[in-house]
Amino acid sequence: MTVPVSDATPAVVKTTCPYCGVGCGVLASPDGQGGAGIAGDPGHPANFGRLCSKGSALGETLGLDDRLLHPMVDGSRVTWEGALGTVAGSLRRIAEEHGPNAIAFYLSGQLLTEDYYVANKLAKGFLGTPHVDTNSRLCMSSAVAAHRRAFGSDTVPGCYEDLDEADLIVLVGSNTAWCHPILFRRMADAKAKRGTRIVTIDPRRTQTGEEADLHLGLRPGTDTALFSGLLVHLATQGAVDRGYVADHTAGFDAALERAQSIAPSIAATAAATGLGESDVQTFFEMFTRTRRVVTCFSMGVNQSAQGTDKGNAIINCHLATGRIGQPGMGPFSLTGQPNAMGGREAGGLANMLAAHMHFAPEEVDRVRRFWDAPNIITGEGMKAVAMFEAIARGKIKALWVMGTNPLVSMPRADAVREAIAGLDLYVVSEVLATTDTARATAKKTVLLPALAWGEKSGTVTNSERRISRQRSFLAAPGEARADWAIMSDVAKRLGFGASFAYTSAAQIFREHAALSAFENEGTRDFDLGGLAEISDRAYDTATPVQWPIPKRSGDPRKGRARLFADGRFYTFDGRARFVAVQPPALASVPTAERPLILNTGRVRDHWHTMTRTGKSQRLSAHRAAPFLEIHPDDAVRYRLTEGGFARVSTDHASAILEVAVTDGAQPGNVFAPMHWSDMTASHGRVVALVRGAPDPVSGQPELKATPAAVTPVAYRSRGYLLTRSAMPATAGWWWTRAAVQGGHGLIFATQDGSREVALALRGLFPGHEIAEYSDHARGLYRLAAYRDGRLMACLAVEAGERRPDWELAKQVFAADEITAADRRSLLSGRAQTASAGPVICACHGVGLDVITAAIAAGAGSVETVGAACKAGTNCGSCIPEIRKLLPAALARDAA
Ligand SMILES: Nc1nc2c(c(=O)[nH]1)N[C@H]1C(S)=C(S)[C@@H](COP(=O)(O)OP(=O)(O)OC[C@H]3O[C@@H](n4cnc5c(=O)[nH]c(N)nc54)[C@H](O)[C@@H]3O)O[C@H]1N2
Ligand SMILES: Nc1nc2c(c(=O)[nH]1)N[C@H]1C(S)=C(S)[C@@H](COP(=O)(O)OP(=O)(O)OC[C@H]3O[C@@H](n4cnc5c(=O)[nH]c(N)nc54)[C@H](O)[C@@H]3O)O[C@H]1N2
Ligand code: SF4
Ligand SMILES: [Mo]
Repeated sequence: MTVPVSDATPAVVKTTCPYCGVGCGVLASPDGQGGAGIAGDPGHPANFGRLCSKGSALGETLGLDDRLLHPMVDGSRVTWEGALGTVAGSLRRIAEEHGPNAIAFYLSGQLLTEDYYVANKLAKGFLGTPHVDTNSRLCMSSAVAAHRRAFGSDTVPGCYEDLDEADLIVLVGSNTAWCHPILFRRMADAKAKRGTRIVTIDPRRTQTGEEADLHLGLRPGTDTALFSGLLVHLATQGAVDRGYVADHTAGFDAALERAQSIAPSIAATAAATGLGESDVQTFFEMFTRTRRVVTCFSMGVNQSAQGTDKGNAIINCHLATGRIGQPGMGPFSLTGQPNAMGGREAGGLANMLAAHMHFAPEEVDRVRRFWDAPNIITGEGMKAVAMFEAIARGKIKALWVMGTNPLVSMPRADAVREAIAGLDLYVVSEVLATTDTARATAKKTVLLPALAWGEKSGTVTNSERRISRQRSFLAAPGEARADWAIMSDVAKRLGFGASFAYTSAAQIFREHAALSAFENEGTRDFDLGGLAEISDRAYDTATPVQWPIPKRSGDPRKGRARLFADGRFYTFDGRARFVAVQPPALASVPTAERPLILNTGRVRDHWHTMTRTGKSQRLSAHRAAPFLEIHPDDAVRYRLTEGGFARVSTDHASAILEVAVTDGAQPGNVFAPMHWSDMTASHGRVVALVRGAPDPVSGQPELKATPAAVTPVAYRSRGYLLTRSAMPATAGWWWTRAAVQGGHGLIFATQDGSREVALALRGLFPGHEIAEYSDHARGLYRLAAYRDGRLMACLAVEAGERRPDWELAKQVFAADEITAADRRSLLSGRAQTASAGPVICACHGVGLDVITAAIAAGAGSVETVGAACKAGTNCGSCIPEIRKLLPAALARDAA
């Protein structure tokens, strides 16, 4: 029986954004047809009603295209009964033949806490395998390790209000304006209100750097030298809080001595980091003289072969000045995924057991008794990189992947694909049927359809330890089920039914909360005791709350904003630890064959492997094709041209990317986004190029520095195709897909001439009215296909180094009505009316040309541009890009 959603679901459902770790509250208004209106939740303390471009466009990602709707075994649809039987039977057989250590789970910071809890309990407590790791290994594990070394626990000390109350915000290895946009808006507000200064530390000058008061474009991997230099400077300037250091810390002298050997002076720091002395001095003085400093760090710190040391070098400076646990100050690890924190709380990392407990004998015993777990493991399992290596060596025979797409996110992803092929059992719990990971196969391959955002229900924890509810507002499509329910059913088939008799997410949450409080008595930071008996009703209506929430805290709706205000930490003696860090060293250095350093990361409007943002035409407009950023001098040296193609090669793979020349790049460094996969591009799967040498402490792989070479690639023809339904790409061409309003876009390049392209593609539209323009002598061909007066497809092919501009064609394609002038312009490639240019503002679809026209007509500020053309007036994610176009910025750049 299916219940109509509208009967069961209230008009507006409060939930949480499924993208980044800011954890914004969302109001979803289901339309009863499988879609929903989306707005920011004014009552949510992370965003107070704001959403960034990705959050605002969530409504465009809810469609069922490409969804995995039924369980599949080896490519054939099966019943749930059949699929669960296959998984349980194969797991049992593999455990019997090879021991439980031959089974591994690879989880995700995008699972709900309840899913994580059940996976962790099943694997570590009942199946008895320690090999449970998560994509958070690629994301947060260096921050976790740095926290544990410094504080004795994986604790984020501060909260978002600290950003509102800081006088200096230092952003290390973080493109906050694009990756944590709503926090960046809060920082910008603080700047406007109290003059908060912002410093960015990143080899690239990103949009975040453009907005900063000071940008330090250090050499990649040299952060430990910079912060060692800062520690020395604090000491020589008498800025160390001697009382705090004496009363609440240990290890200062050794850390300072090491710092002195790495960066004894401002000049030495400048030499070690490649920065100018005056910039180093300015930063050091700002930090020294400002008490309210928050240092935020993310992937430029964590995804590094020295990520843990980088984190501790930062924390050292905060401990030395006692700037931690008080309003407006502290080290602040910005988490990436919506539930990176929840996964850490549940114990989803291979080097944790559960509920922030590790493997001390009394901890193992405590969890064993709580779970009544016969097969509890007693030590750490393999971390992601080692886990996939063990799969390649045949040591691990069964892998269950849940909520992550490792073929598009693990370093050396081609080797990961090969490893998977050798598995006896490969289980993928997924939302989409078409991801690279879901299309990989092993000796036995099982695909399990999971509920997606909007359908699933549970909790997530954001960067400031705030637990919020994700609530369902759509009916479950097809046979999709909650991940926790799927795993509980497998557990039952393995004979563990009594311990996995879960019937609701609330029930699992209560157990998770009770474990966190079990024999805790204030000895562990993570304590949800106050929520251990939360009723189903209270769970349903729960408002966001920050842990810890111990039972004795009184009102469980009130959490704690900050920890360590009393200077007591979770080490055995209550003192925080300074860490003597290693001098900077890149895990892999450039060579004559691979003279460049390949850095990878994110763009503003895409999320990871594009399984959701790739469905949104608004989000696909900002960056439509996979690209490589390179400095102008390097472009000349390697004969690359803006808009042309570069082949980027490393020891592991190669990709062909569009060239974007920018002086935001450092000479010797190139940057490519991680987002494109085999699903969305022919030659854009950048993660396969990445070496991924792991940090020795955290096991987090280096994803920001792989030696690489670039060479130009030329194609004879370039073009685009817009169609109402998705078209297969032609084998042998370079292509990439992008959602466009009203249909699908394919951008391509080929060694074929326009005549061959015309021959290959015009047959795709039988029964259509075809209008064509060709000038094959110049390599030109354009086609528009109509049916019943409606534009069904349009194609343009040109010879040359740049792809033809498709903004005009997209406008015509999106319009309901087509005019005679539009028909003419599709064939001439020339607008009868002005084209909008490449999209800057995703929310209102405002293009570059419209914004520059508004500025030419007198708009001189972000506000007046907004008033003139609406750009930047919704989510504000594009404000940095608009600001760069203003006369003041242009004058500054020219100077
Ligand atoms: N739009 C968007 N937002 C996202 C995501 C997304 O996919 N798209 N993903 C989310 C997730 S899971 C995460 S983890 C976060 C990531 O958020 P960020 O960490 O902000 O993003 P990245 O682009 O991965 O990397 C940040 C910066 O680190 C710099 N960097 C590289 N090497 C070094 C170095 O040696 N030192 C320093 N100081 N910097 C260096 C890079 O140049 C890059 O600009 O974003 C979250 N938010
Ligand atoms: N080179 C390079 N590689 C990187 C990075 C980098 O900066 N550079 N960043 C790393 C980081 S920080 C991260 S976080 C990772 C992210 O990498 P991934 O986690 O691999 O990327 P996603 O696209 O978020 O994958 C999530 C998958 O889960 C599915 N899914 C969504 N919701 C659910 C659900 O409820 N249940 C289930 N079962 N499935 C679901 C989606 O369809 C999607 O396929 O990439 C890492 N890899
Ligand atoms: S900042 Fe954007 S992506 Fe991140 S949680 Fe908020 S709305 Fe979602
Ligand atoms: Mo991440």
